[in-house]
This record gives sequence, C-alpha cells and structure tokens, in this order.
Amino acid sequence: MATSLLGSCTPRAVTAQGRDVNTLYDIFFWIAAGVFVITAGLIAWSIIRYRAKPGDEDLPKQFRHNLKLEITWFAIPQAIVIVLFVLSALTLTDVNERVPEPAATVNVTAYQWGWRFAYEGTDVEVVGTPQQPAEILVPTGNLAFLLTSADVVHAFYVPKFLIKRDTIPGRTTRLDVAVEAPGTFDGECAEFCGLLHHRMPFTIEAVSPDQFQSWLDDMSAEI
Ligand SMILES: [Cu+2]
Repeated sequence: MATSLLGSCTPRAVTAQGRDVNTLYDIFFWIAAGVFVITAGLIAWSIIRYRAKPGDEDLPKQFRHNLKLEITWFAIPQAIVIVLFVLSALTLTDVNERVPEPAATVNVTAYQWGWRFAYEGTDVEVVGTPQQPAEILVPTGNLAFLLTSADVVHAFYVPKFLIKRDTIPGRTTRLDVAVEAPGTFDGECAEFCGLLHHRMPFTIEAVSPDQFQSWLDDMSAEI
C-alpha cells in the first residue's frame, strides 16, 4: 500500500520526454498491481478454500509436479518481462533522441559545489555557488543541455523533467527536452559528490521566447 501511495508522488512531467517516462511508470504500476492482486487473491483463496476443517483426518491428495502449470508460471512472467523490456527500450530511445532545432543550447558545467550555465552563441554565463544558487531562464520549447563536470561526477536533475543525466569530467553528455509550458522548476545534483552535495540547487524558469530573448539581451549588455 505504501509503495502504491508513494508512487503517486511522482511529479507531473513538464516535458514531452517526461510524459513518455510517466506513461512507462503507469504501465509498470498497473502490471505490478495486476500481478499483486492475482497473486495475493489466489493465496487468500487457497488459504480459505483448502483450510483444515473439523473432521479432516487425511492428508490432501499428494503429487510431485505438474508440467503444464510449471510451463505456465514460467511463460507468463517471461512474457511480462519481455513486454516491459521492449516498452522500456522504446521509451529510452525516444527520451534520448535529440530535439530538432533547440530554441536554446545551454552548456552546463557542474563543480564542487555549484553549476555554471553558459548559453551557446552568446557570452552570457550564470554561475551558482552554495551561498547563491544559480537561477536561469530558458525559453519554452526545445532545449539542449550539454553537460560536463570540472571535477568529480555529478548528476543534472530537474525532478519535473523526470530525467537525470550524469555530468562526467572530461566528457560531454547531453540532455534534450521539450518544455511544454512556462513555469519554475527546481534542480539539484543527484550524484553524491562531496561534503556540500546538498548545497547544489538551481532553478530553471521557462518563459516565452520573447521574454527569454530580452533577458538574454539584458544579460549580454551587463557584460
Ligand atoms: Cu554534485
């Protein structure tokens, strides 16, 4: 019960990719719920139906194996696992696909302990520290985050995107999303990276492309 209730705490996705992940969660949940109800139901039924009744002296009919039953309870879980595997692989392929013509490409560098966001094609850079976490603007629509780390492995995680990606020193990983509506989304580091790991929050505010452009112009003017 607790697992099902906590499962409903999954944030509602604000990206097209996150919605794909949500759909996959739902399919897993309902299949698991079905397996639970059938298994627990059969156990409960057997306990009640075949309990010892007054006057029962003999053992029930004894038998060693039942090939048909054994094949069935092998085949059903196999089929479920194969279906879930295929659905997961398809969702992963969709989620990892690059978005066409991103409205903004942001180079993100994680470091102990904060985040640097640099907008490709501009000089604009926002650097966060534990004392003053970064707050950045992005336009709604397609976004590409190119991620790397200056020191150890961190993970770029915006819970409402429902996807996270490791940032690895010396390598660039990529996270593409389509943000569907304006809003403010909290982010954090999701890979333990040292003493101030918990002090790496950041905020992404998605605004209309026009608002984003004027913010970007203001930021460039300040440099
Ligand atoms: Cu970190």
